[in-house]
Amino acid sequence: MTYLAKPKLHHPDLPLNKLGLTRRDYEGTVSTLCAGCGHDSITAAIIQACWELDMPPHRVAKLSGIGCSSKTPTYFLGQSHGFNTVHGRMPSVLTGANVANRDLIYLGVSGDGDSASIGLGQFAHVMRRGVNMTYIVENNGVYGLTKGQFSATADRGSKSKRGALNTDESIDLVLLALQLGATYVGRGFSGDKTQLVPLIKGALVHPGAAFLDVLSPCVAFNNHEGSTKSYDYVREHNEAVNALDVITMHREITTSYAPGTIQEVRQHDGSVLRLRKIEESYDASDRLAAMNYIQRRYAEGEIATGLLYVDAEPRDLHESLNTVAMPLNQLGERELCPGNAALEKFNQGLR
Ligand SMILES: Cc1ncc(C[n+]2csc(CCOP(=O)(O)OP(=O)(O)O)c2C)c(N)n1
Ligand code: SF4
Ligand SMILES: [Mg+2]
Repeated sequence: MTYLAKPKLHHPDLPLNKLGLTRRDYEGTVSTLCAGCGHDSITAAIIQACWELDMPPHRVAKLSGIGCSSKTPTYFLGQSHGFNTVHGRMPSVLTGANVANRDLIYLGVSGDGDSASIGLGQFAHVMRRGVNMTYIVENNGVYGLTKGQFSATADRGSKSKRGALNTDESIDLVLLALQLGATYVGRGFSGDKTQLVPLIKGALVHPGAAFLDVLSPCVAFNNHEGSTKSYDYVREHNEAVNALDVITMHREITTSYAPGTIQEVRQHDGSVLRLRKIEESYDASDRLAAMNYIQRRYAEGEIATGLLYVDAEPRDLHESLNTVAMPLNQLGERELCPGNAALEKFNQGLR
């Protein structure tokens, strides 16, 4: 881990967002990842998305597990809350933090090893509980940090750098997230920032469990011929179903489109997700159709990307648990000790 601070000086004409912050105010320390690693491009996309959303950095809690991908929260949002958990355990720590304080914006960053191997159980439960968060897997098909072993997302038949064949079936976290009830599910590519930034913005404003699988090539161990997670392979097989514009209360997009080519999703916080259809027949509000479509494309050797599913009326864990709106650390004596009459009423309810 590096603690190298970036030089504070920046060009005086850098554009400011509504909070008066430049894009640089959303950066972290200097990255120590390999030059060309896809993860660094995802870091840049997160910085851009948070800056464009005018997100106050102190309102964000970033959490991760272990891996090159899980190191990246050090490289963005240096002014935010951060927690680096044990390998594969980010989802339960994020759930606990969210239950205790629903006022923060939760951003979980993980790897395919962290989420699809050791952390698969944790991944499943955080999705089925509908925790309000953005969960990003930086998917390179290998354990980058421990020198390139196949992960559980490596495709069957793909080859390691040394020529070994992967004989195991792969896990598609997008399909799993859909099956488990995530309410915003997308897939992006670290090499396509134009698609990725709006996908991250949409996830951050979505009031439920948002999952993004971002294909993110590992240049050190999985960028060769025979890999299905290399820059060349993903570029050649990437089939975007739509392009997304995120319209928040602060920033209106005024472009107009031909009727029938747009699918609009209004969320209850007032934000609007505007989907420009690239694949005419694709309906991002149909969970079952999305699962079917993704699997069919996969069988044809294609990787479906874009906003693959969104539920305009998501259920969040707090709604299911009927929790108090106030963060637990702000509850005073009056709320915590409501008196004998309230205790008696509560006890009666248990008899
Ligand atoms: C409990 C535990 N088991 C194993 C490890 C060793 N380990 C560290 S990172 C890692 C895999 C990381 O892969 P991934 O999540 O895909 O991240 P990447 O480095 O590819 O971004 C493993 C197995 C560990 N740190 N802790
Ligand atoms: S080993 Fe792979 S995943 Fe890790 S920093 Fe290098 S290129 Fe990125
Ligand atoms: Mg990995």
